[in-house]
Amino acid sequence: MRHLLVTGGAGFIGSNFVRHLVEHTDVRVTVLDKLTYAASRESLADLPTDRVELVVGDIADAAVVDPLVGTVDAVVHFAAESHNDNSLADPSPFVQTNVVGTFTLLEAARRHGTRFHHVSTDEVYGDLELDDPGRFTEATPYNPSSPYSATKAGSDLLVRAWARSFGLQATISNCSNNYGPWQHVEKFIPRQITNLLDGGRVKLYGAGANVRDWIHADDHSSAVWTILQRGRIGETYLVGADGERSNLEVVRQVLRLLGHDEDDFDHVTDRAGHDLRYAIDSTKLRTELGWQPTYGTFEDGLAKTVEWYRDHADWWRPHKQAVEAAYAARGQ
Ligand code: NAD
Ligand code: TDX
Repeated sequence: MRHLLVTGGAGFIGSNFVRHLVEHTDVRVTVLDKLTYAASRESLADLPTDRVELVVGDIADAAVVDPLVGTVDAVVHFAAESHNDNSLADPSPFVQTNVVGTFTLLEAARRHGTRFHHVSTDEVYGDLELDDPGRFTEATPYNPSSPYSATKAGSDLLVRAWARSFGLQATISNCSNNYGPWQHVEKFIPRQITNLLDGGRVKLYGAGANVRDWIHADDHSSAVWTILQRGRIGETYLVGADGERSNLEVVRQVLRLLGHDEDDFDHVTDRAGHDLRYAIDSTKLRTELGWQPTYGTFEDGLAKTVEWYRDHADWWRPHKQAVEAAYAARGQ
């Protein structure tokens, strides 16, 4: 593979993946990104222009998508509306981008016979009970809870159908919660870090018993590249790094890292339909393809992430006020 089309490559994880390609491969990258509120050109700014080109456009626009898909060896599809809370406020862009956008890309890949990797989430499986010892596997039935996860589930099923009905050379990965640099301040971990850096308070939904399975974005990127190279066509791989933590544990750690009392936070209105627990069994990816996470512990990664946000206030501060105003209007 010499030339990849990376959709959503100006977002949090997509830009991490593009950086991973620049640092670890000789692949040339065309990024297709609409530059929504969630994107940032800065995340790609220091990458070599002879390796990475940005095309600003919509994945749901066939006139833009078709010629681009025709010129590359593979499509790696990250672009999405990605925030659950936004999907509760207005599901419409989620259906348009996540479902219609994915359909548009699949049709182009079908026409050109292009290899396709679809990046998805563990949220398509719904949630686990807090006391359930089990974890999600590739065989877990789909049971999404939110408009976001329902549209991601719909996109996964379209990919599966195009693989089976049209022989599309496709793979899918479903990953757990990512953290790391360049994550938008609307998301849980950056929101709490930047609240404290701005002199505000940490905001925990409900009691904070909900569990997420954290993985650093660097490990997600290496997993996607592994699947692209060695994954079996038609297969789904779950990506996770055994990083289960309750939200309460995470906020206490963020508070400690920033020198605050670990009980100095606010309980705010819970998310409607809030999934209880996500947990990934990534045995298939590890045993079949030999992938493993290498980033290190969540605790070390969180400390480095706090430092990154401390050093990049110029990047996140312009977005902070509007995000917090929207949360405040919902009592969160
Ligand atoms: P993000 O919101 O940070 O970035 C999404 C990117 O897609 C942005 O750059 C945005 O401009 C672009 N985009 C949105 N709509 C577009 C459109 N119509 N056309 C072109 N570009 C468009 O999201 P993220 O957190 O980096 O997530 C990337 C992918 O990974 C998503 O598919 C998401 O479902 C999946 N995922 C995310 C996580 C997580 O924890 N963040 C976990 C598992 C899977
Ligand atoms: O202020 C907050 N307080 C809080 O307690 C926010 C923003 C969130 N939360 C809770 C809700 C979740 O239980 O923290 C947890 C994580 O919240 P998000 O960062 O919104 O992530 P989540 O809803 O778990 O979804 C994320 O992981 C899976 C990504 O946003 C998705 O794109 C991905 O598919």
